[in-house]
Amino acid sequence: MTSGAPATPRRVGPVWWDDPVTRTRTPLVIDTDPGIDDALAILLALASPEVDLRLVTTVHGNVELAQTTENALRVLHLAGRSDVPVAAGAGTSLVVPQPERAGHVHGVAGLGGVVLPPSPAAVDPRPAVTALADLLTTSEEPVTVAAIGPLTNIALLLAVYPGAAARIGRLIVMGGSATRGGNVTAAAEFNIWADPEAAAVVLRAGLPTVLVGLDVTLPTVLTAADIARFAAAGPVAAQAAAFLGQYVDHARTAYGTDGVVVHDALALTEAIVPGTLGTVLRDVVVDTGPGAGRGQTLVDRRAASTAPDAVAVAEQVDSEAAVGFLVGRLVDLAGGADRAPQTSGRDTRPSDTIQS
Ligand SMILES: [Ca+2]
Repeated sequence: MTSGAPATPRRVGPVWWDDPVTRTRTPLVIDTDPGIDDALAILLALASPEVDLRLVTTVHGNVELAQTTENALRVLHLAGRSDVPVAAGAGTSLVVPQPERAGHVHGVAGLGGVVLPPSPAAVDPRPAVTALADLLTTSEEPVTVAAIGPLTNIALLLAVYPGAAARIGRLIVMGGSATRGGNVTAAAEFNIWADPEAAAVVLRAGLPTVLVGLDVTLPTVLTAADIARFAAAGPVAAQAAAFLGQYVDHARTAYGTDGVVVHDALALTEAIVPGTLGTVLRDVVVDTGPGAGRGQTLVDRRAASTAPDAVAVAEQVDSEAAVGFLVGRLVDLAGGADRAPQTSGRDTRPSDTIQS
């Protein structure tokens, strides 16, 4: 064994544009299982002029597929963006059905007990993988895919449309853990645990992947004071604050903490602003065995990897800046149904300095 390359976090950005209106916006797909922090992540994307949300694909996860799909439609409608197509994907894991949902965290309907008005839009008739493949093969710009639920749809895309999958510009995955253990079992983070076989396929596929795991999400806590900062900013932000109320209650009961970890929104921040997180290329293997380690991401931290299927594992975050970015963008989401997101000139960028 050699000591290998130094494991210094690699940082490429952030990439900023002087004029967010005239430059090209990065096409974005969110593959999601809303879910409270998914809803927040969708709103963050809609509030961000750097990206153009072209498609939402839904997957089983926090709650059943029919509910995640309905929630996605309603969140888009809340933000006045029911023009964004929603295509439903996998209703169950590739091999072993997910042992349980997370209704106790997200509320039975998946949005913290908040009932949003139904959307006038219908679900896209295409299966999620077909809608994804269509977008990837027709987009002139590289597409960023933010996968913030179980990875079943992305694994199916790789199997059914490998050529389209190869066109993914960046794949940002919320999932896994290198050093923090799990959050649903001692070993496993929820999204990976929900479909370990799919995660094993996706994380060894050689796609340009950033893995945003518990190492960077757990320190990034939205406090009740942060939520109060955007709760009064308008009807959309007020609804986001209402979703989070139940999440705060769960965190207080389960962990005794005052605040919530917004895992998916941090992944979206990296999707919106490449280089937000400090990453190191690592070899990552998913435990797909039936034992206590099922769903664990085994991240080889002995050395940075040069393998073609290495994954950029997020290891450093400026949590204060990330929370400031999220809150600032949610404040910008003032307004009501069926209006386009604002492109405020407010400087809500993460700082250029990463702190561990
Ligand atoms: Ca999620």
